[in-house]
Amino acid sequence: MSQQLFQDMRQSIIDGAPERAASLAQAALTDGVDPLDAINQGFAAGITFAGDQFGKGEMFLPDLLACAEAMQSAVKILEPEMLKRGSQRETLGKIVLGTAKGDIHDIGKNLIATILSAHGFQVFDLGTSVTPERFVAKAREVDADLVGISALLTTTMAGQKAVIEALDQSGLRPRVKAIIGGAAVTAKWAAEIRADGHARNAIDALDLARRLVAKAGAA
Ligand code: B12
Repeated sequence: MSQQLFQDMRQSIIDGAPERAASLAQAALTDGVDPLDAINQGFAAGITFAGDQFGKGEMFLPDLLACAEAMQSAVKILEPEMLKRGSQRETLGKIVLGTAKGDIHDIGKNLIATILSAHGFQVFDLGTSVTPERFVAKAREVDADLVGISALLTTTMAGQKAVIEALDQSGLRPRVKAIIGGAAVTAKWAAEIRADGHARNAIDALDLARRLVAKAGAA
């Protein structure tokens, strides 16, 4: 039953069908499917496939845009349930989040923001194409524990390094931890730019953020 639902979700994204994606998201909630399973096993599988097709030149940008729109309409339906499931009063820490300069991808970053805020983090989302100066200024202003930098393009991954260097220069690091993510981010890249951690999905990002604030609290 769920397998068919996940398959239909994947297909709704590939077809770039926002209304179908939204109604499948609604069906998942009615059936009691975990919204993160719906994303990871259903919708995200569709957007990953679409991205691969695009990369191979077998899909064009307007179609990829339609896929992204379908993905966003599904996430919008699932978001309130994600927030509800995690809802917690205690504040674990503050995180400043954004996509690196020159990069407008925000679906993954928005998911991270939703999951972290559902589980007790105060999230300051700076949006897309954020300069290192803005990351640093916001981290200082809100006295952040963490800064999270998303980058989906190989060209904008250099922006993650620039933010970490700016945090170093500002004197905010090592107290403020820098975490990174995005489809092409690897452990090797994270080590090379001396990030405090990286994560491949929202659940791993939550684990990582929790570990880093707990470690800082214990120090
Ligand atoms: C959707 C999409 C778009 C949409 C974006 C819509 C939006 N509002 O975000 C649109 C159509 C606008 C788009 C535009 C472009 N795109 Co695009 N896009 C994608 C696609 C298919 C999916 C990305 C996505 O949303 N994935 C789903 C989410 C849930 O996953 P995620 O982003 O990876 O996030 C997860 C993890 O990475 C991690 N994570 C992410 N951020 C963070 C941050 C932190 C702190 C942590 C801890 C974890 C973390 O957790 C997230 C949740 O699970 C990817 C292909 C791919 N496989 O990634 C291409 C892709 C990234 N795009 C690509 C390209 C080339 C472009 C364009 C340059 C195309 C063009 N010619 O104009 C433009 C870029 C414009 C710009 N300046 O940014 C290439 C990049 C190639 C490269 N190596 O650099 C890709 C890989 C496609 C491809 N195979 O060629 N794109």
